[in-house]
Amino acid sequence: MEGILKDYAENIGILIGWKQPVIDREVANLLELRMADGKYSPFVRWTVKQRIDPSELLSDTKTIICIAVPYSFSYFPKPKDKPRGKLARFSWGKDYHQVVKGLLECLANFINQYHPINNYALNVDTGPMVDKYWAQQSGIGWYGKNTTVMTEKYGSWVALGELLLDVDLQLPQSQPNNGSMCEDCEKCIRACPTGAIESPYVVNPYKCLSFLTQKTGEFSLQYRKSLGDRLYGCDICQEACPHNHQAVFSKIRDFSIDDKHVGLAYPDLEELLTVSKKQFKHIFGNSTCGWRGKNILQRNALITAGNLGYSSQTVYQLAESESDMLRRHAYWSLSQADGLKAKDFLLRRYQVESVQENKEELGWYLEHLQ
Ligand code: B12
Ligand code: SF4
Ligand code: SF4
Repeated sequence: MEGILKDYAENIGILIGWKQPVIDREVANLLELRMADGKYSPFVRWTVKQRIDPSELLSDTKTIICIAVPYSFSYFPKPKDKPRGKLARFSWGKDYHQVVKGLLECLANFINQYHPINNYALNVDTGPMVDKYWAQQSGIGWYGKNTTVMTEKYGSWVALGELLLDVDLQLPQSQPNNGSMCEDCEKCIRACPTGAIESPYVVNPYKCLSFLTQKTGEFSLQYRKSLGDRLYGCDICQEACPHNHQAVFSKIRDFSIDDKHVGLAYPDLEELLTVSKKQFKHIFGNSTCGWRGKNILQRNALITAGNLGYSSQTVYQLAESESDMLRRHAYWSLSQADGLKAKDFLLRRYQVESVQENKEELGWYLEHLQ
């Protein structure tokens, strides 16, 4: 079965590994430590028990098959034709959750031809399992100091998922990749613009641009400038990593993107700021960044526009929007992009702004306009 699984993975262009189910107290301790230190992502709602015990997802789990799915299909630089933002590579092409789940389903069907399966379960990202732990334990990759799992072939440009089976496939013992290839390198730590990698192997989500672009509500004022031209996710600590510089591209066509669809990697800011809910769903509904919805992407686009020094009638209109959140970020955007040119308009807004926090923030910008 080992050779069959490896050939199957090789043919479809993914990495595969496996591991007998275990409950690892060290991982539980680590999760608890992150929670106690206030460095645990509020996106994850599962209990520690649900996260570390595979039988919580599939009782009687006998085998866990792990896959790493490369998503970096090709790379091309941002065109300079118009003001554009940037999506992180995991949101280019089709939503990786759908792709990885589809591949795990196919894998289950494939295994079923050799070993009848009674029950199985899948885990990708939003499920309870600690994906990186299983990938590392199954020998797929090792931990980088930026906390991503690095693979020899595809670098860290891989999405992870697990297939839990209630049959024992009698696979040989997995060889966990305990070593780290980082040695004395700290390039990712130095490259992170917000200091979110507080020490090797520790990312503070509340400082991480990836988290900040995905959370709802206000985008912390402190980190708006660090966002640069990013709209969703952040790749800086992966781009800085030497192991990613020779990474092989994915051959999974779902992640393909070409010059004709450049807006799906580098969205046109004006278009994103004016898009309707329906159009947004049409353009981004199938992509990883689509789930957060139009307003959050527009909030990020306002910050990006401010950082790029881009303003337009649309940004002024958004400063009068019904959404408290969009108004607030549009004020910031205009104060950055137009400075004193926006003063009269912002003063008028100050007179009518009804939300106290927005008003206070706007008052502060007005005092510091340049
Ligand atoms: C919450 C979360 C986030 C949070 C917190 C990130 C984090 N570092 O934990 C935020 C929103 C910031 C985030 C960002 C990103 N994420 Co995320 N995220 C998750 C999620 C849902 C849970 C992660 C988790 O449990 N963290 C808890 C703690 C325990 O993890 P940790 O502190 O990193 O510790 C691990 C290792 O660092 C290591 N470790 C800890 N201490 C030490 C010490 C030593 C000495 C060593 C050797 C190792 C080591 O062991 C731990 C166990 O895995 C997983 C999906 C899942 N279900 O697991 C995806 C996941 C980790 N994310 C993923 C991705 C792609 C990203 C981004 C690259 C997206 C982007 N481009 O914007 C960024 C990367 C940012 C970064 N540098 O981590 C992928 C990672 C793929 C990979 N190759 O590793 C995952 C696995 C999703 C998936 N199924 O593919 N993410
Ligand atoms: S994803 Fe960006 S902000 Fe987050 S740790 Fe990496 S470089 Fe820092
Ligand atoms: S940049 Fe250097 S320290 Fe960071 S993950 Fe890559 S090899 Fe490790």
